[in-house]
Amino acid sequence: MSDARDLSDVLSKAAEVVEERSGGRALLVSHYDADGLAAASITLKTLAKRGYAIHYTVVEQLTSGTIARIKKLAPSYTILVLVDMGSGALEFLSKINTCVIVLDHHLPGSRTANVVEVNPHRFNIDGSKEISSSGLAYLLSKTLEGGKGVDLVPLAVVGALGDRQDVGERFRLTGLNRQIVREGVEAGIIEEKIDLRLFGCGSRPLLKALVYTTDPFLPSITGEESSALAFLKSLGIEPTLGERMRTLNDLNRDERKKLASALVKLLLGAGYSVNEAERIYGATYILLREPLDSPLRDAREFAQLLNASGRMGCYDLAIALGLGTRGEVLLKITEVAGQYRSILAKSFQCVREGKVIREGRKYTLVDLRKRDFLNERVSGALASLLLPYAKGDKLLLVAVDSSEGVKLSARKRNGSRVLVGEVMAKAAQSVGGSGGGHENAGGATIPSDKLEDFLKEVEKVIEASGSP
Ligand SMILES: [Mn+2]
Repeated sequence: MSDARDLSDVLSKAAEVVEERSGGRALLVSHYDADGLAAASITLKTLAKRGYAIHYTVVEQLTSGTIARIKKLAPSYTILVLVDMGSGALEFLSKINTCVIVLDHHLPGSRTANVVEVNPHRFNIDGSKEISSSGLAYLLSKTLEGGKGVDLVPLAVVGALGDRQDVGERFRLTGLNRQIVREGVEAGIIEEKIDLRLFGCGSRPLLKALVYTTDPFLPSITGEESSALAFLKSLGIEPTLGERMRTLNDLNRDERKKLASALVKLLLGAGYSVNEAERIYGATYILLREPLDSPLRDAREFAQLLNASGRMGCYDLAIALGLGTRGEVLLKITEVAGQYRSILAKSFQCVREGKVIREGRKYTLVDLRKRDFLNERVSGALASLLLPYAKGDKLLLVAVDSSEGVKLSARKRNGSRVLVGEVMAKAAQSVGGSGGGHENAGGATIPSDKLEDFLKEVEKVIEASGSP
């Protein structure tokens, strides 16, 4: 418990700084993934409540370019708040001539003075599993409100799910996230239950729910309605009842069981591990204040909508949704999510057709360059989804065109000892690009004509590190 007390100390300090400068000008910076966008929404609310004039901007990574931009902007603000990023750039941030708050849960670099850094890792709390930046933003708001503010629990949960922190038993949230869920349950605004986890299965016909499910990605079903229909028919499950489309709730116990095991079998057949395949069944989080027929009622679906709008570059829509706007905004986001799904489905089609995969000794490369349906923000998501296609414990690389050359996203399987971020950083550097990341995930951007050199470098770096 002493750990939690330390985290609450630093939260109090951050709250003090925000309170003291009430009515000032704030520059808020976040990442464009679901957690970043949810954390930004919470923080926007918190700052607006204290009369701040706020300038919000989304950045992809803290690259030298974005850092220079922030450095230029920051001095004209009373306060600079970074959410879901910043702990890796403390040294730079400490040199900025304004008050800086960081709400981050990534592995931090060395500590500096001058920055109020709220990062659970500093207090032996596992920020990769137990709390996201949305959870931290919620805790900051709660600290400022003297323990109140349970209204923001849904966004905190949405952010944690967006970052796949549902790593507890049966894909429940754990640690501080679990505590936050409990507060929401007690206030009657959220419910946790164990069920088949299809996209929006509470609000949508079963057939649509299957087609819309992207986590896990269901090969030949996600984004492909006619083969999804054939899949249901092959199981003897009727998708309609007279005129009406059936929902998951309409299925009897037998049909549910049949569907669950067929889906697991499908995923295993596509190369997913047992653990990944079983993602299809587990804890779901219901946001009780959203209407019964709303896709936002399922917190995972909410997260996927935020994620899709971020990856498609529609940050304004995502934030409007986070701040509570519905109606037209929700309609537009649903449309954007459809476009995102079809990009994923097209990419998977390319992979299934088999011409885009290349096997190196240490990597499996999925080469999706020159595909005009793709944008560079999608590559990270694709790399996670395509990881099962990596042979053995090879590194999975996805290559897409980007405005600055070729962008590569890398993922590794559990069990591989390669440090992905390090490999990407070293290999990119040697060909005049830049790269980095975490233990399991990383990325790089390199000059367009340097892919071959980069790939050779990747093998060299992995071999030199002594990893098998
Ligand atoms: Mn995050």
